[in-house]
Amino acid sequence: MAGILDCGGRSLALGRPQVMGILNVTPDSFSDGGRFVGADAAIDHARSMVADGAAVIDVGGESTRPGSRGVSVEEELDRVIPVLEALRDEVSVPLSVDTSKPEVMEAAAAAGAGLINDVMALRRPGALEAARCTGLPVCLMHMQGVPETMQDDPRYDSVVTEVRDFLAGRMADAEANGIPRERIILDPGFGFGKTDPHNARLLAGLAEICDLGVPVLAGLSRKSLVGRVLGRALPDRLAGSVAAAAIATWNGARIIRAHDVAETVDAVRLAEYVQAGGIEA
Ligand code: 7PM
Repeated sequence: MAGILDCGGRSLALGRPQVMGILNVTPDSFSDGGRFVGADAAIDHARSMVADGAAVIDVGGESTRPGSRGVSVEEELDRVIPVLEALRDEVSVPLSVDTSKPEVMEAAAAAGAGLINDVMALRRPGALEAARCTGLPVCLMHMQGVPETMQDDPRYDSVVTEVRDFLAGRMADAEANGIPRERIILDPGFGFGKTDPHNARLLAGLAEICDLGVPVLAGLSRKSLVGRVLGRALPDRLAGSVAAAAIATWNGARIIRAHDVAETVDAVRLAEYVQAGGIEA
């Protein structure tokens, strides 16, 4: 199932679990009193994540925070494209773009992105076609509802089955639109229209998502699940996030999306070693 994923000419080795470092380029992330400083701080941060063992860097310019309203195409392009263009010459790992907008997918691919990470799973009009035209791999994520209201009252009869069926359907739609299965990654979308018990059942049942036969990505880093279960504010979620990464890896995730790359790489490597029965990778 998982060999080398070709990310626009750069390789992502999915024969073993890997860590995707999160690079937020929203104005509040690399800011100086509210003003976006530009690509420099973002590049330094990306470089240090690669040094820490990140196998791919996910560049995101739109906050998909619960309750968020989204940004315009122009604004997202302004945030993401200069960073991708700079990063492509600064780091050697594949770059991922966290976007749902077809215009951003195409511009990002031209600017050096090697992977499209879409929390809307290519459901926006034109997104399937844009993603296909880039020829890049795509990560299709499950979300119930829309970011503005998704946490109001999420409901499922059986969360694992419903998320798995949704992802199987999105994968079939992608394949029918010319995106081969070899280019697809699936993600249950922790925190996106889910209560803590929903997230817990998904994490425990992750193997059922992995059974769909393509690499699975899991993003739990610093999420509210960790905060609420452990009673930790945002700055104090490192240990919980690392524990969640270990569980996700143990249950079959191949890509762990994380802010704290060095610590997460340790957790992933340990889970991998135990999984392999004590045989070094
Ligand atoms: C505020 C709240 C800002 C939440 C950002 C977030 C995922 C993702 C995000 C994920 C994939 C975060 C989220 N989460 N893409 N993008 N999977 N594929 O916590 O879980 O980073 S944004």
